[in-house]
Amino acid sequence: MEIHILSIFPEMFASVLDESILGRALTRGLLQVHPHNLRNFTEDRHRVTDDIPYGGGPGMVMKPEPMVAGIRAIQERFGPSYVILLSPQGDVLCQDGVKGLARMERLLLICGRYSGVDARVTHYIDAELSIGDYVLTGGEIPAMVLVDAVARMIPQVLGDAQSAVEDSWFDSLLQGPVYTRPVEFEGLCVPDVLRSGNHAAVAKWRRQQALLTTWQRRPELLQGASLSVEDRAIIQDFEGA
Ligand code: 4HQ
Repeated sequence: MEIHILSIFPEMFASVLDESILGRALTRGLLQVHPHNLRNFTEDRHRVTDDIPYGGGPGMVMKPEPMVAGIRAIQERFGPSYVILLSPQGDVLCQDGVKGLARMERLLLICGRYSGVDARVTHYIDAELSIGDYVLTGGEIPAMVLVDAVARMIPQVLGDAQSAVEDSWFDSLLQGPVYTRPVEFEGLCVPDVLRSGNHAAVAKWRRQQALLTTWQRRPELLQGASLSVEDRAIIQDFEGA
């Protein structure tokens, strides 16, 4: 998978992408990330990418010409890509959306700054996505969030842990509690079942805890989950208690 990013701050991405799991995915060639400087697609002497808003008011708006020139130049050089504008007005990114994006060959992420991007740029994009209902200073961090979420869905990126993310049985449920050593910490103990060596009992307990955490904190997620008859009985018990 190849991800291009168009931004006035292309240097922001290196430290995040070169560490840990993403860094390993890059060196293993499972993923390529190419940040591009939007200023390289300006035509004027001062390489200006923003301008005052029509209609007046505070804040600046990203000019359309460098954005569209950048999209065209990157696609001509690297090939066609699915173009995504990061903005709070977009569809909110969810795990299903992430999975769909992970199947694409080439993405181009457009990062705006200031009050946003000239509306005419929407004619040159395939999707407008938000990472959540809050306002950031630019689209760069949302782009990094998207790259991170997409990268871990690419086969081989997580290695041994991949089977866990591919386990559709736990999809759209929150994870229950996890523990590591020591078995007792300041009087707080690891549940006995996790030390029992009984794999079936452990699996059953984890399912029950995932259902409980989801029911307590994000009950609306249960609507989209695939629940067995046993799962529904467990939830009935929560509701009865
Ligand atoms: N911004 N999800 C404003 C976001 C955002 C979000 C990006 C701030 C675009 C112009 N992007 N700029 N939330 O808050 O994607």
